[in-house]
Amino acid sequence: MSEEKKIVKKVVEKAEKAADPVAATIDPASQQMIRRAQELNVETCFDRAVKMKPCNIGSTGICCKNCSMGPCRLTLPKDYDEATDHTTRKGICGASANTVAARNFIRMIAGGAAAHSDHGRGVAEVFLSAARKETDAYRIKDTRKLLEIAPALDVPIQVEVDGKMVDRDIDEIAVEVGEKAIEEWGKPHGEVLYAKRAPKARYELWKKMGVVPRNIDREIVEIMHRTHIGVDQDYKNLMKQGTRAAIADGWGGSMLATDLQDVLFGTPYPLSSEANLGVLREDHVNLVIHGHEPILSEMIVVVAQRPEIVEYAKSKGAKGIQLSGICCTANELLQRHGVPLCGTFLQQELAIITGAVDAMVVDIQCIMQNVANVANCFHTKLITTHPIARMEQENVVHIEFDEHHALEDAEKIVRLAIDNYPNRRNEVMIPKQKSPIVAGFGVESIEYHLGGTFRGSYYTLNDNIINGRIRGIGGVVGCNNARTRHNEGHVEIVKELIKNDVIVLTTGCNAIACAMAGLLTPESAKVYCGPGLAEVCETVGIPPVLHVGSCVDNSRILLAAAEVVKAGGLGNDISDVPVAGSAPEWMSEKAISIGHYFVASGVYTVFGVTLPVTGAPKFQRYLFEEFEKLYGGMWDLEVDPIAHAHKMIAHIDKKRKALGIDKARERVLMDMADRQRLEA
Ligand code: BF8
Repeated sequence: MSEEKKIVKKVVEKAEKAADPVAATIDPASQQMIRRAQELNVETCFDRAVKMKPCNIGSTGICCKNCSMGPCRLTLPKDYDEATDHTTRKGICGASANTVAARNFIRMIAGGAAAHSDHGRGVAEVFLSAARKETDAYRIKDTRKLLEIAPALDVPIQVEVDGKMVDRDIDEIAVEVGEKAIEEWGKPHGEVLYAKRAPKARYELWKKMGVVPRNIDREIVEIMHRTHIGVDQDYKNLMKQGTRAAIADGWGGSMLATDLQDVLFGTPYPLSSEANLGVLREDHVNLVIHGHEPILSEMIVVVAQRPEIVEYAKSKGAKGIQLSGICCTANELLQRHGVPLCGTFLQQELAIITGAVDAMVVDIQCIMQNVANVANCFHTKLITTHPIARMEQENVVHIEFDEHHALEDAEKIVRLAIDNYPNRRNEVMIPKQKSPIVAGFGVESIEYHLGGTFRGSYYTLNDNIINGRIRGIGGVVGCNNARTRHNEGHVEIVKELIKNDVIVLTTGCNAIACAMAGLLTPESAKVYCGPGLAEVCETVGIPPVLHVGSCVDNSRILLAAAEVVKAGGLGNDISDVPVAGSAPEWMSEKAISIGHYFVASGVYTVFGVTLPVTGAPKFQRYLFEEFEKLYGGMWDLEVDPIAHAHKMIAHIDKKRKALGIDKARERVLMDMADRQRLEA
């Protein structure tokens, strides 16, 4: 065969490569839809992941493209020697592999922190307009939470009148909270106020290290400056800024987003629902909500329930309207309204392939551009709604959403979905899989379920950690990644943790994966948990995996950890608590920002799949080892799910030992025979 023919053959083979559904995902519903897509000749991200391999240099963090002399690829030599690393590998400007990897890493933090925080800013703007009563669609719903967060933003909730403290007008407080919150993004003096919600010891450590954020935007901008060619060329100093920006995300932009959403739309409390593609209904108008901000989708929930809208759907031949969600908008609506989860990040194309989605409405973040191409193969209307997130494909409808005419926009969208119901052209094929779930947990509901009878605190949770029934806490979060088998890491790691008595707090796509695997029900405790955790869950009636929301709601995990410290008995700082973090299938910059604010808050945090630091071993060692000495928390990477879980458990045990509570657990978990032997 001639050389040319060989090349052509290779190209053809490559083009014909398609994903093996079973290798691509553990979820039978997704396997069925990948097969269906291949039958219909519709390409999905699973096929593209097979066709396109990742660049080995970029994925290990050592490609610098911050100026036009490059990209400089600082490949790791086979005979790598850490001692001479900076002299043997250099970019054209002389940047070392450590500098390049650190720059790339903190630019990822900047991207993630910007995404979360800009989401938070959007919420703060709507919040202020609701507080000022400039919109009819939004109202302050949860005044209890408003009064709780006001002092943290330096807004007094009482004033002195004639020598007596009296309550301030609630509307006045709301306006001031909105104004103060918005200032957090760009105030010229002071520091991010919520940093003081961390345990005192943590805040003082941040002060000492010089990483308390000044304002949210400034820390992100400074990363872009420092990583410009010829500015900061010390990986430790670069990471100091990365740390400050990550704290500005977790304890700033994300936490404000969560709090203000709770005040506007209600703090979540446990409720039941369902998860997976099987929530779509053939005889209903299916409207799928996808993205991250609940601002618009909250209005869609209101409109879709109006009797005249339901009647309109019936007039088109449907039995009703089925709302469901993908990604974190889904988590937001689930938490507050019980709207079912249609799927994770990697299932967005698959939902459309059912042929049953009459409209998919998207806002911001984690929306694959290919959903427009998939929608084009079906009758599905794809609607973008945000001025900063549009798509170039012509079949995409843009209905720009504005809080001043929110209900009108929402109605337009719901009617568009209804009008499209009669246009279904492909045979509808909805997988039957869906799992029952209990979701809607948060700092407040954990306190309610696991608090003391007489003391409204985390007393009972702490007590059960101290006595060893609960070994520790795992915060398992983050994305799906088409480079690894969909949901396998998520589910295996969480199962291994609860089997070993580690209670799990989950958010984002991990929460959806756990939901699909049936881990979000109180009944799952009996099936999957170790004896200690099972006993606690069965007594209190909670699932062993607590869904605490979307990715911005990782701030709830930080605050829950702070509450554990406050309740006493488990040290003075988050780094003392038997807790570990994990993102088994991460892929987004937001995940890196989350990972780093977990680490900066004192949490040992393990990522799966890959981490863009492995090409710079010295920098990697700084994050994986030296960071623990500085912040009490550090990064790790473990691809194997069981080993991943056991690294977390080993860290939890290390913390138990340091607290002197390691023996208690052994006593609690002794079975009857052991006890009798002891008594004899
Ligand atoms: O913010 S977990 S894939 S959906 S980035 Fe995206 Fe990752 Fe899912 Fe929510 Ni978070």
